[in-house]
Amino acid sequence: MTVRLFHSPASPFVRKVLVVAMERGVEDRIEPLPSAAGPVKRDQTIVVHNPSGKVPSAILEDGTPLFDSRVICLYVDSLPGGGASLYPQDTRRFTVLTLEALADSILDAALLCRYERVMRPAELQWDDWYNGQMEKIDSGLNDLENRWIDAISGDFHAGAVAVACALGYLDFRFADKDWRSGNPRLASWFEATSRRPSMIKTMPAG
Ligand SMILES: N[C@@H](CCC(=O)N[C@@H](CS)C(=O)NCC(=O)O)C(=O)O
Repeated sequence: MTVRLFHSPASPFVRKVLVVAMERGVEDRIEPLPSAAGPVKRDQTIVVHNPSGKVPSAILEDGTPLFDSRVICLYVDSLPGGGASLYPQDTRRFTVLTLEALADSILDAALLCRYERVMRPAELQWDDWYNGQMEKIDSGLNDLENRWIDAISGDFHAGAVAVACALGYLDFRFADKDWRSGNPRLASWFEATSRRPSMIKTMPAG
């Protein structure tokens, strides 16, 4: 069964799906579809399947739409593959899902900052709003450093994948942001994690 995936090489949410697929050994089941998602002008080819027009959105062989990234990651993980599942079935399952939600919340705030600076006309930009989103990112990073570091330091589960993709996006789009000096354990975890083939093959571009 092939999963058609509306794709963007710069999207950290798409990257989550691709990393899960590679770690699970099912990347050959993903067929990337070009897309032009944007918050102001939605890509109508995506909207047909997902009214938000966001990527990632997926279509199964029978036409069933799947979104968002958390649902698609779970689906991809459920395909029969060579690697172990990235979602534990024991009590750690909800830790992994919460970690994924935390990483996604960092990404949501980062995307909003990016759109604010790149898409919104300069005269309409609102610094307090931007700074409020940046504070969400900083609090999330701080929580990862101080509360969750042990939970991401073992298996490369779906929560750890999401954290790695969030940190990769900060480096990609906010290269001047020094998140490492206040979060040394997270920085060293990310340095090691970035050497995984799945992370190297999915480095963002664009
Ligand atoms: N909650 C969604 C977020 C996806 C998302 O924000 N994707 C961005 C690209 S990285 C997008 O499509 N933006 C266009 C828009 O906001 O309409 C998920 O986890 O898939």
